[in-house]
Amino acid sequence: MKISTRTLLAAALLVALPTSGALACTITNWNGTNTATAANTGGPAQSIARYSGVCALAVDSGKYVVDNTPGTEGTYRARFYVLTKATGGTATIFRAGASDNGGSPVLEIDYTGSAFNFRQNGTTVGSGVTGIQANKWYSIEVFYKAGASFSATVGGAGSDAVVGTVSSATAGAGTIASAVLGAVAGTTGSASLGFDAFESTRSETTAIGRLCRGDANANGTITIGDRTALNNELMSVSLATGQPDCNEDGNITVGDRTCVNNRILASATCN
Ligand SMILES: [Ca+2]
Ligand SMILES: [Ca+2]
Ligand SMILES: [Ca+2]
Repeated sequence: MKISTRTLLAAALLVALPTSGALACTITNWNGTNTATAANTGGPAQSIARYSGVCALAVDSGKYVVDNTPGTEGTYRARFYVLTKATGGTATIFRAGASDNGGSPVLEIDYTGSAFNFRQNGTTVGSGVTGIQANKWYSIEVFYKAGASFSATVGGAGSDAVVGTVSSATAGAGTIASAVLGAVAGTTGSASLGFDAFESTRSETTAIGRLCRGDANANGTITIGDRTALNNELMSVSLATGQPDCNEDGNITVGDRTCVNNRILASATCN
């Protein structure tokens, strides 16, 4: 997990605890009222897909985690990763609320199965980001300034390109006291959505941005060392601690090694 010094509010949140040789993942860094349980957390050993590090969250309807770290934030930025599925329903996957443990919604993001839709203070922003594929990791970053503006950027699905954006040059007055991540409301159908790498800051000017796709060994560059880290995971020698899911499809396979090779050949760099 990337560590930020940009007026950090919360960085994420799924902690790996080595316990007698085994790996346990916990949600204890989410300090609010949570309905996700141990069964919703884990990593490759639990067949739970992760984007970064070795732990993530897999939730179905009604399961979520809450971060009450925000105080009364008029300026708020958050970025997280969601692993999409063909849900057959619409779920609210993120909510920033006006009071702890959810509160009345100030910011909301819905996943419809093919689009991400955004609201601030109950008002829909733009026409959403469409063309969202199932079974892909997407990075979603939102920025909100009460009484001023809202914007969101979506990227992922194995490309460095921006998938879509929405923005509004006006915004309501609500302030943010908590963040809720998961299947906050609505339904995921029979699917479980994945979540990882949540980070939030008060920065008005500095984007959190995406993690480095394919930096499997978490050293900030794309080299053959990442191919080695991927090989070690593919051969069950050790888990990659960076972002091994280079093609962002929710599985670690030889396709990710190919993806890393292509990024090495393209001299890809990490931001
Ligand atoms: Ca709070
Ligand atoms: Ca690397
Ligand atoms: Ca993959």
